[in-house]
Amino acid sequence: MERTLIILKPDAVHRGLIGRILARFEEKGLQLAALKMARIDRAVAERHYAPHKGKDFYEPLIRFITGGPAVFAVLEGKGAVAVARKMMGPTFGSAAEPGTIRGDFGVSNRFNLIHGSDSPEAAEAEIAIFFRPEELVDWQPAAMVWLYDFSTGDVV
Ligand code: FUP
Repeated sequence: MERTLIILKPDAVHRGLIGRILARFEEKGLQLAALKMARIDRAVAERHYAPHKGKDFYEPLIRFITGGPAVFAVLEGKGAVAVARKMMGPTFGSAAEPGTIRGDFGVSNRFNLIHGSDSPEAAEAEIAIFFRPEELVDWQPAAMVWLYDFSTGDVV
């Protein structure tokens, strides 16, 4: 199954939204493979946001993501990267549709609550930044056989 990295950013943690946001992914049927809380230090933040280095929002973004504790989760499921991105909504709460995480919980054009990997390749690289391989738990929810149809030999 595909994996994606989710970060609940310091605004989500300080606003008491950890449980509500994680609940959405659980309810959807994406399963947790890893979960932890930590404060991102500057070096890790710079590595994670390297593609944005030099942009005008880079420094405020680094300040934001290092400004409080964050929660890191690896989610697993068929098409997990795209499913999680759709649930998050577009980058800014001001434009995100109601029903999405960013659309329901935020209005800011910077404090946007959550990060989600944007491709399976990015997910693999990002998971390696925040988790050691042994921190990923290999398990199957008891309800797995009712989350997908496995009867044809495919995962449908
Ligand atoms: P997303 O893929 O939706 O998480 O967003 P991006 O990778 O484009 O941007 C990463 C982060 O940079 C966003 F979560 C918030 C921040 N950002 C700004 O603060 N200002 C901008 O104009 C664009 C992004």
